[in-house]
Amino acid sequence: MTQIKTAENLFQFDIGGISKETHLQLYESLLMPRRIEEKMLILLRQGKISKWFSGWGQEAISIGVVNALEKDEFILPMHRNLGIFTGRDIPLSRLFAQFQGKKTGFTKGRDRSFHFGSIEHHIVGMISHLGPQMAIADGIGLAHKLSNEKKVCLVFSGDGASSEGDFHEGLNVAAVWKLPVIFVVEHNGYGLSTPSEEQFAFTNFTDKGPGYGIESYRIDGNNVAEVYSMIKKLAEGIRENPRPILVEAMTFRMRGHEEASGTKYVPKDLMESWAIKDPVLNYEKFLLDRGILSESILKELNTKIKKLINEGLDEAFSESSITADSQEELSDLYAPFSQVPISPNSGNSRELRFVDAISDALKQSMQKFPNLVLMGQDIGTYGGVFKITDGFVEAFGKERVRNTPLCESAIIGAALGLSIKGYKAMVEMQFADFVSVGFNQIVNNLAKIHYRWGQNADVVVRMPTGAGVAAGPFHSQSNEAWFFHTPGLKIVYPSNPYDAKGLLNAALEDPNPYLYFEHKALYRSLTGEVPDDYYTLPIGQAKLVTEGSEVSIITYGMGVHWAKSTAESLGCKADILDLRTLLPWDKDAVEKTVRKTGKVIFLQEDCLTGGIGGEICAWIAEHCFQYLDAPVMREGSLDTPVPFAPPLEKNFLPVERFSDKLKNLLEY
Ligand SMILES: Cc1ncc(C[n+]2csc(CCOP(=O)(O)OP(=O)(O)O)c2C)c(N)n1
Repeated sequence: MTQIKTAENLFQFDIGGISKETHLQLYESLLMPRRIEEKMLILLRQGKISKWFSGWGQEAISIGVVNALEKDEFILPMHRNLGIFTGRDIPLSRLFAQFQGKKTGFTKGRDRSFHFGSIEHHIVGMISHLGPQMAIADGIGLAHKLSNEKKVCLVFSGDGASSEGDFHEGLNVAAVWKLPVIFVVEHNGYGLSTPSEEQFAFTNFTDKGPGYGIESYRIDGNNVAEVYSMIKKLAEGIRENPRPILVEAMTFRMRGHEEASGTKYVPKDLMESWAIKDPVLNYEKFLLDRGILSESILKELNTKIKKLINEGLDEAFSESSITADSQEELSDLYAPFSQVPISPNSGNSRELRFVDAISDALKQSMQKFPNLVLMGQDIGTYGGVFKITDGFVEAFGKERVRNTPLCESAIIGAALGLSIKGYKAMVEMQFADFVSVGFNQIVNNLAKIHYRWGQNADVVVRMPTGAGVAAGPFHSQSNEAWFFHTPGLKIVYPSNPYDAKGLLNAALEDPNPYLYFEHKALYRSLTGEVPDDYYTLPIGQAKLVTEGSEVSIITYGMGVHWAKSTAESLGCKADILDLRTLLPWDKDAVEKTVRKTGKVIFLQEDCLTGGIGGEICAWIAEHCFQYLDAPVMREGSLDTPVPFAPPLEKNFLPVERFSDKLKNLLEY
């Protein structure tokens, strides 16, 4: 152990209401992460572990927090919160196996260090992006509030991560919805090498909280007794009167950002001034002075902890390194779910517009799943900009049909938080284009969480998409390909009212994350027979829309309508295959039609480069080459943003070029 001076009289550990037993328990709890870290630093030097994020000097925050909350209250820690994991009694052998990338770790070797959660321990671990944790905590808090559970959820942030938009969005949503969440900012002076004054222009987070309408407190993060009693008191208050609270815990990062990066940029006197405030040594001294701790107890505790650490390490080291199994890797991508498509009960149906079929599905899914919550901008009383949720507030109440502030990232993150608590969530993007500001939550949280640590994301993001409505570059994009490339998501894209209802119901039923694309130009221009009853359609199954022997046109969404009209006007006999699901897409149906016609063209509304068609055509070239009588062709929109003026937009879209290309293919 490093010998350093301690800071006599710096701390008020003698806080009323903490019994001797609690003091002892806090101390033992505090000792564990320090001793583990000492050991990890040795292992790092020996090359036995690859990376270490130090929490040295900040342990009192995690330990105060973890002991103050009930065991079944969720905590969302960051990379310096080892004490949260040890404080929740996570078996050390599993924790070390996690650090070593072993199979019995929490992520089966798929993610590193503290990047994991454990529902059993009510811990939701971070992704590297830091800020997205805040919104997940909001979602958990929302679930607590909706089910009146009288529980607190607590999330950490560093002072550096507070510059992220997610920090702002997370606090704002919590404030507006009065969510029972404690936000603890560990104000440790640096974000990697950047000091706080280069990170933000305010001094303390207690100045920032009130701007959001959030009660804020500053505490000494190196004083475990203060952290413990403050968090305990705040949690008790929140359980009775749900509301967010911001706690700024003042502390200092005593080691490098991670071990390899060092601390050269930290002034020596600053380091020394904090060294004497060491949270473990000072508390130890206090307890010894008060006779709560004796040298013999100290020895006993250290022996016990050392033994636990060594046993845990022995077990983790004795486990052989992981062997890859592609089948297992792929099958863990999604939460297990075998869909059994549901047929409508009666034969009753009626003619519905595309937009009404979507609304009908949402309504019936809301009736079928009392745990389904809808969130989106203006979807409450106003009914959404496309009126899809018109009347829903009256039918299902404001709690389940939630108007949200203008913050896509926080709402998608909150949807994941709801899912962690067993809810289902649907998030309506006002326009698919705006998903760009919620992108990270989708591709890094929703998509990866099941693969990483087995937590499902029961979330459907609805995406009003597509051009042809003279709405310009930011209300017209086809952005399904952004997500097509992301393992872990499912993507559906119906082309008609019947499919729209059946596929939306199916997506909402499945506990995995979905992007559901709905073409705005079809909303009110297309009608079709739609069963009255609830039904679902098979995910991953394409549909042959027209049958013909001359050529296969593979497409989806608006492309289906363009393909039909073009084939008709050219008088060609085409197999038109509507993919309906883009992820996973129907390889069997694609192969079948290619084998039948020997000539294939892919049509997409999206720009040509990097679109869905590129992947599917490559697959056809590789797997169906022997059935082909002509090159595999593609048509899509111009590789430009979507222009506003109708003549430009018409030129941008692929319809006319498609007709020419189809003629070429037929004549080949
Ligand atoms: C979005 C994003 N940008 C940059 C990084 C790289 N990074 C990781 S931790 C870190 C500093 C974080 O500082 P702070 O939030 O104060 O936490 P601390 O490390 O001080 O505990 C940075 C820049 C990242 N992980 N994610």
